[in-house]
Amino acid sequence: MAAPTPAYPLKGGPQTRWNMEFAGKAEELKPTLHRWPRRPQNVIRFVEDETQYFGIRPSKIMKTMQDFEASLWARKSDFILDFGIHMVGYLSMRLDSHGSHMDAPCRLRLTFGESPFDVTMGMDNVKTWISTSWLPDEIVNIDMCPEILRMPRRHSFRYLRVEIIDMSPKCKLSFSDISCECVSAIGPSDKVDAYAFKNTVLDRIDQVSLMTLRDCMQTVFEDGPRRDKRLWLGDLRLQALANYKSFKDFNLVKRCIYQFAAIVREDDSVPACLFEHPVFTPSDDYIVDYDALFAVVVYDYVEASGDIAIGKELWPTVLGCLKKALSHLDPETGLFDPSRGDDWKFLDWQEDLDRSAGSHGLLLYCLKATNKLALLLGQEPPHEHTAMTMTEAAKALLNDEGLVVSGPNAQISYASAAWLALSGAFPQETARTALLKTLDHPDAIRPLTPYLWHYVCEALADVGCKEECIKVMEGYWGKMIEAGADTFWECFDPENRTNSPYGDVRNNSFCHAWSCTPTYLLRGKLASNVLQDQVPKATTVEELDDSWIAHTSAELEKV
Ligand code: RAM
Repeated sequence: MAAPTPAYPLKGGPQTRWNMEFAGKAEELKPTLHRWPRRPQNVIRFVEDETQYFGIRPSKIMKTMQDFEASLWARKSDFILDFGIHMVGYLSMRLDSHGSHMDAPCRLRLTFGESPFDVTMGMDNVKTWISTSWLPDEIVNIDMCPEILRMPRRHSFRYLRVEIIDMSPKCKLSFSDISCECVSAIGPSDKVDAYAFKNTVLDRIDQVSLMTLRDCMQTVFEDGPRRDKRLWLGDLRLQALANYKSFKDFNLVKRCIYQFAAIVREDDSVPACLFEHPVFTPSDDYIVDYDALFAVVVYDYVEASGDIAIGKELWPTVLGCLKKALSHLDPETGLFDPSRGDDWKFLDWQEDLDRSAGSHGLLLYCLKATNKLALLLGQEPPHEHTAMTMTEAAKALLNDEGLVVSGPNAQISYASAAWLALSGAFPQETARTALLKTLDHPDAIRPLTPYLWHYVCEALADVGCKEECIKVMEGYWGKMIEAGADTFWECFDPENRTNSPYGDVRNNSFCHAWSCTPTYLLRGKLASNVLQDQVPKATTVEELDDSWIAHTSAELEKV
């Protein structure tokens, strides 16, 4: 495979050291996407209801879709269609004009809604530090009807709002054959194990996790099919875990691993994310923790697939991806010091978070995964010594009350307690006390996104607090479902429905990969606590979707 042209040079910093052999292997593993149609189920409007998370609830305004197809719509009118399930795909519809000859074009605004806000707030005056061009609306001009409108861009949505901004006052429009051609690497006839969990909330959490994961599984594991539509390393790690317990698409994970391994930079670090279009290209975004997590992604994959060969092939890349994080260790204290480099340390979008203790835990966790990988590959574990000194150093992170503290202000946070627990730096009892005390602490900094909530849950399960973990899942992911989620969100603040890492909730993604891990925990570490019966029923993805559509339609009938 030849080096891609144009190869975009990275802005400043170390340049990409292309490995075209890995890029070629990734290309060979590119999946052919499945395609299937979905039709709208109902015509709705949203009415005020302060008992709901969004402050509004959907209400049916027509009995049947036949009634809708027979309806005529004049200039300045609008309607909202509900497809009953979140989809990723291409919209098409037929438009007919009625009345006099269509003596002026028709201008439509289509808004593709993942959340009720998308189709009710409008897309004006959005104040966000990322681009407003992500906003999910399109203006379409139609000169003459009948017309078959096919939207060339892929959208991610459950609701479609159509506004007739203007057209000839002498005629009206009707809409028919509205359909979305859905796409995913997972098709309707693919099989997935279905389990009966001990309550309906958990059943739904599992199902919504699967639907989230499916919609993010495209030609790579996208972080969100609406935004940013690309492969991020931290997201990949969690998607891969959920996938091993559900769809078991090992090739898609392998493809993504090779993609990152193909674009390692001159200093052996791995970029935070990559693009597939117009040609395969690394991003210049770099995150220290994502870089180190590459080692864990490879370890998890080798463990789950038994593919020792890829572990051996990528061993140099695994060793390299830890260098940058390791360079943050203070030789005096043995602790991770974020100020030893100005690269982005993430852990979560929570702004107020002090990242030193959490990063210490994360790095130790990654080193231990590398050591375990070495054993699987029949090699000497390379980081035994550093893991020991980091474990010793971590004692300084515990205060007199047994809480993990971070940074100059001894900040207490879920991130610090969770990552230290996951790292195994403390005896289980100590880690458990620290974690539970943090969860009870009124001033502890909480996670903003399901990404960090995942690690909090996993830490709880690891320190033997499985029931507490289930409670957190029911209280967080369960609340998203109560709020109407068909797929889990990038950001969820139960106390503030407009919270956003980007300044405006309309730029949030409501189908976001890193939130799909409950299925991994429920089917894995928590299985013995939550499964009614250990024996799964093989079901098709189509059956799952149908049951979800039946559920959302029934919900609509209730109100
Ligand atoms: C955002 C996306 C993505 C995440 C990065 C750090 O752009 O939400 O999922 O990995 O941030």
